[in-house]
Amino acid sequence: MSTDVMHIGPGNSVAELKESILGHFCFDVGKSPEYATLHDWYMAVAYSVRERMMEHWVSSLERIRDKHQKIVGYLSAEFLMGPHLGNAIINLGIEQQIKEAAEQLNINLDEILQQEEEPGLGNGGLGRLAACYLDSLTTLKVPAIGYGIRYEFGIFDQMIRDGWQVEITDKWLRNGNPWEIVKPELNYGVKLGGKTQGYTDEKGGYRVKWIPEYEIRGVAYDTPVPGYKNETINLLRLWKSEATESFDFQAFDKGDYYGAVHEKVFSETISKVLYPNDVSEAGKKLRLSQQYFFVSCSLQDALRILELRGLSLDDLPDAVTFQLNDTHPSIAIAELMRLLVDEYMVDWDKAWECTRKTFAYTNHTLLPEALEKWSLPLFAHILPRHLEIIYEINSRFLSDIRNKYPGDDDRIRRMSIIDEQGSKYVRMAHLATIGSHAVNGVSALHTELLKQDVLHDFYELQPDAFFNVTNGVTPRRWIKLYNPRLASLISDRIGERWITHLETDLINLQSFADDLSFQQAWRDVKKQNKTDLAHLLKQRFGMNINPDSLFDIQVKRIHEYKRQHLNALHIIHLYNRIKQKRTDGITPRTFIFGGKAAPAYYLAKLIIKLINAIGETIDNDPEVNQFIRVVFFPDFNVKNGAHVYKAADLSEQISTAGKEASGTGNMKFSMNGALTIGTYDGANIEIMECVGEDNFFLFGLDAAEVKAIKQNGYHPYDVYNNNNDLKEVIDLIQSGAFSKGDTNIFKPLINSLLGDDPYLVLQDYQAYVDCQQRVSAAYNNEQAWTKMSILNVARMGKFSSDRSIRDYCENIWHVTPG
Ligand code: H2P
Repeated sequence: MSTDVMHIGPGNSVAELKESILGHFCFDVGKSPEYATLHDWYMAVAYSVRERMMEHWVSSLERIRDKHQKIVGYLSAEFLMGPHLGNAIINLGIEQQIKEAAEQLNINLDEILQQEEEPGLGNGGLGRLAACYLDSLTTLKVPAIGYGIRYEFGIFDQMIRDGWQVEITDKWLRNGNPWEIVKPELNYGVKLGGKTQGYTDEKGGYRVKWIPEYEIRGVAYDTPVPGYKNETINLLRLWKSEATESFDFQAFDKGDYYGAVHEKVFSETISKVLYPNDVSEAGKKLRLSQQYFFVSCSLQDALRILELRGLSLDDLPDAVTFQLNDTHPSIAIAELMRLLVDEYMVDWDKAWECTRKTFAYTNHTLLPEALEKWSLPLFAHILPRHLEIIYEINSRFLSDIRNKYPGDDDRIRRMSIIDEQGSKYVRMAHLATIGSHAVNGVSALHTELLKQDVLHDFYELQPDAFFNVTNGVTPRRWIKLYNPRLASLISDRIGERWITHLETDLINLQSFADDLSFQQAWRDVKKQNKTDLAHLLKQRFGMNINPDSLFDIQVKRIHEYKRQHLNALHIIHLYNRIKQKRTDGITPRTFIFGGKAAPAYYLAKLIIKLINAIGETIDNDPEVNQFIRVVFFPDFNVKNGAHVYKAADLSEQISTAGKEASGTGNMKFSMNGALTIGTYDGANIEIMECVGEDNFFLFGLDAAEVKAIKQNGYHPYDVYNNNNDLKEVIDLIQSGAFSKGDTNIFKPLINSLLGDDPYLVLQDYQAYVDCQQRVSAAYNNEQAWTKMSILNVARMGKFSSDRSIRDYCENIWHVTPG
């Protein structure tokens, strides 16, 4: 079958591509090229490229049917894939031909690429990690399915008005999505609400049945994920919610037009919108329903595939491994138990063994407020049967603990899945940990802290179940696609193998670190990338920045622990020095920020306002803006990231130590030749170990010091009072200097810093400012800086997501890459 399919595959010559694009224009876009818009061309090119994946798709699906092959099911509420077209062209290895075909058709490929709406189905690092992992899984030929939700509206588009963030609905599907293929026949019923009822089965055993309040359906939408030049395609399978009965004819007949579609509207709400991170109260019920919805569809799908492969339930743990990307999908543990015990009538013990062997859990955060928990009444209302199952899991688990640690009631309380202090909650991280055979953190430090702190009792119980898998990012998208100049400079010297063998090959660049002509070429690339970014910011937003200045960039979700406001304080420090004519040692810099704040997170939004306010004040002050500029790049996403990482001289990774689980932006910057100013946190530590302490600007407290200071009583007001420079900076904000005299606007932020300063911004201030001074001095030595930049790139091989996926395969999934 698969060999027959190979024959119908379209060719990749320029002529064939051209013909194919024109064909799609006629047959899919349905227009004559004369009347084409750029978006029409984008659609035609996208269909042509997708077509080139289809033959491999079909043969890759055959591999998923192979009995002996273990499949990875990557369960994630977020997939931040980024635009597909450019990536698909690179991975299929047809960039040259497509470029030529476009030229012959008189269209500009770059403009076409810009037409793609980004599928923003994620908030930040977590969703983007899932996307990098799909790329690596496919490049390593591991059969995998990414399971998630096809949100109709992804992460909001961010606009900046009067310095404030304004959220705009992300209508990413409005112009159609040429990458997905809907599979109406792949649909599953998902029950919600209602009650449970006990009954006796034929063998006299006690069983439980769930009588739901309502049922919706999940329909599969598949997107091909191409590997790098390896003729392998994996699947991203996203579920859209639909009504089982979309139209009530009787209601319509009676003139009740709203009632006639009520069920449809209600059911479709489930996959309507991605919830931005850190919104703790809003939409909880919907969020839990979303999680259950996609997990239930995915597990039913996996059981269907199992059957298709001629395997039995006993084979499940050898046939598929489910990775829980954070706790969002962890209800899957109770759902698999329900399916096995209630629907397939498997014994509890056997079902539990199978479940534990099948799941593994990745933790992505230690922040208490981000560790998911659901109130019992809410849980019982939506998932009554799952709550019973969780009680049963918990009671069996706690009885084991009681046997192991007799009399240790405190431990029981700490480890229980149910949090019983005050109102009762289901702790999803405990469910995920207890129901998985492996638990991993995402950097060495993070895993250590998980073991010592958040999951300490579980680690003590089963130390062998804990692993570290340091995050990684794909060099295909983040170097080859988005930094083509650097990619070809690297390939000129060390060949092209680094694209798939980053760990072994990139290091070969080291030998050119002192080569002056190579250094010059390296600087030229950076300069061109910076100039491109400057043009883009000018063109889109009228911003004026100087490509000869040091580009100092912080792009990531806006959050107090990531400390964008620490960066802002340093800028004000420079502002003060310039105003006081103490400009000695100030290197011209452009500070670039980007990132979204959760809509309900007021302080984060105020930080955006502060950054913009400082930027505006400086823009209007020639005395200052000859030295420094501050810009906020609105709507930071993967697409905009394409212009940013490659243009950075300095990467800001300045989280409070112990708070950033890993970070992945830190990797993207360093791989693209930026030096890092960073704390001893997350993957920064491993990056520094690899690139060398001399090539990294480290400052501030480490995680142990942060803990100690907090335990001994931290008094930020004293820090402020005892540091004149810091005092001047804070007082200047307070005076209204950046807010046209308004002394109220930034008060909440200042009160938070002077009050309890939960993320130790003031404590780390002086160390940060001093370290920035070292950065400025280092930047002035062009040659030494270039050498450091080359060494950063050369030594970043470890941070390829290929390495991360190999780690998962070896230690957690027990899968051999193809
Ligand atoms: C989170 C963590 C990061 C981590 C990423 C992927 C949740 O992403 O905070 O430290 O690198 O997951 O593991 P983010 O903050 O970008 O939303």
